[in-house]
Amino acid sequence: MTNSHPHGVSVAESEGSPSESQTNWRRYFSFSTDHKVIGVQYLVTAFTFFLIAGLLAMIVRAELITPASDLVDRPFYNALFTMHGTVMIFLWIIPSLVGLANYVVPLAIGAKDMAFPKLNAIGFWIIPPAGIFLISSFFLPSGAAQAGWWNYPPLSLQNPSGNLLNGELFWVLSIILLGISSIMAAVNFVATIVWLRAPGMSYFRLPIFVWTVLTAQLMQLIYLPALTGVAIMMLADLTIGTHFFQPFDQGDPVLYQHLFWFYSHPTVYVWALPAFGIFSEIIPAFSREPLFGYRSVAIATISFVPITGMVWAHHMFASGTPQWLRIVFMFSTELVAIPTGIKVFAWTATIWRSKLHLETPMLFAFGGVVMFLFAGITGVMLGAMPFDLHVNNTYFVVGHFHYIVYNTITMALFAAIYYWFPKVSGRMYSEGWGKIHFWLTFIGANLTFFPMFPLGLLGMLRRVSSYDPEYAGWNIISSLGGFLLGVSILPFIANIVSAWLQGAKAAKNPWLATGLEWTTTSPPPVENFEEIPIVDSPPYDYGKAKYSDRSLANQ
Ligand code: HEM
Ligand SMILES: [Cu+2]
Repeated sequence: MTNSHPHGVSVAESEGSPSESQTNWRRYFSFSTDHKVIGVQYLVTAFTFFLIAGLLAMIVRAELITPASDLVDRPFYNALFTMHGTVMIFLWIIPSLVGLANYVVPLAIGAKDMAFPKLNAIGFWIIPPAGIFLISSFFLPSGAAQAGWWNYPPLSLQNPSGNLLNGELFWVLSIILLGISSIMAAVNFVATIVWLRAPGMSYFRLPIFVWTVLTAQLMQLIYLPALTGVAIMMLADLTIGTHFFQPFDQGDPVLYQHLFWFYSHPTVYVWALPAFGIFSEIIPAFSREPLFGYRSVAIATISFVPITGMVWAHHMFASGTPQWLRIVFMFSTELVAIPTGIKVFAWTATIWRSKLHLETPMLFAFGGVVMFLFAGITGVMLGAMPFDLHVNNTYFVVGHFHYIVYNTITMALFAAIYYWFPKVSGRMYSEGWGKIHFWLTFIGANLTFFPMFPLGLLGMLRRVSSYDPEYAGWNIISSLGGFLLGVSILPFIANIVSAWLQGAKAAKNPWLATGLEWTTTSPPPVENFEEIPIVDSPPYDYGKAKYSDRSLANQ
């Protein structure tokens, strides 16, 4: 039975030593310095926070299914969307991508581990307590933070309860802690990719996923101090009576916006680039073609490091920014379309006239790219300042960024989890359930987030719990879609858990993919490779017999 799976191998072929087959669960709860264990720790932790933040979104959507504010009281509604956004960003998107990169990058460059294994473990172990601390703020007498994930002053500096222990304080402290963890990860990734590449693995032989991680983590090093710095200033305003951002005491709330967005625009590329990297691995593997224009894609990727630092004030078109500056930022923003366009073109050209294999990872990658087109086009629209002034603070913006964060990045994460799952666990998941998961997600995501575009154009404001009855129709569709999206996660969990416990054994290279991680056993040994590999060919070398003959999957 187990060997009937198209990508599996018979049990007899792959059964290792008894100690190997008894997965040691306890190491996942220990202070392990193995990047593979840490990668899984990150992914499982982040996914748990994803479920919590998703639950908060379900309550938000339940409130919005009717025009009246009739389910939760307004302060609690504010806390719900603030914590939903904050947890999704800082405890789902960022740590899940760090976890994936932790697992994949050392294998993909032929290294034994990350450059600083202890630092890696410390960076991870900051996250669970920081996340629990943040979420525990719901139980404070004055409740969790309510000022949105931007936490703009002067709103965030108001403290009606008068308690020193309030939601804003918890918010700021956890952002500082999570920032420290992110910096530890960034130093480690850059050092690993620069120093630990296997012999022959030159920069232009790196898989695009590794390029995107390098770029994203360089951005963290350069831009993240602005956020941690602004959070420390905010902490001082909240606790020791400074007035950096207090407008009534000569503070400057707009300074907060500049510092916040100087990091928080680049951060969207810290999330999006690894997602593009995932597409760039999976699309060639499942169309069995080399990635079109590899070098241009690599250069387009690294070009985001400077470009992304020149566009932050497009979030401040409506913040009293001088006219000439708004025009400068409008043009710099639209520049982003060039490297992004190169990538979309490369994926399209790779798929063009190739024979597609539509297994679950490819479905998610394909669906993610299609929905990214909506995200990208609405992004270019928002970059046009006159248009942005029109839809600023409406659901159009919410629709745009959810097409990025859910329909592109979360889809890419699912694609990646299915793609690398056989490597991580040594088991195959069920394709049937994977496809059900895909279709529920694809349909649910579009039903949830597409209605937000017309709603925004009609003028429905974001961050409100009640609205004019003329908006009711689209909101009902969006809420029902949201509940479907909630349900869509169940087949995923069931599939992954049951595959890990009792799935068919996976071959070394079940997808016949290029990439060093597929040359070692599934799961890999403690030090990743029996012998450090020597690289003598370009990445994405599809078209050679060894990547097309199924019987070679285990060699
Ligand atoms: C489970 C699917 C999801 C649903 C149904 C959903 C729904 C919503 C809704 C209704 C809002 C309130 C919009 C407003 O009032 O401005 C919101 C805000 C937000 N969501 Fe989601 N969302 C989902 C997933 C995600 C994901 C994966 C992310 C990843 C980063 C995310 C990030 C955000 C952010 C940053 C905000 C803004 C919060 C704020 O206004 O400060 N969401 N979401
Ligand atoms: Cu931006």
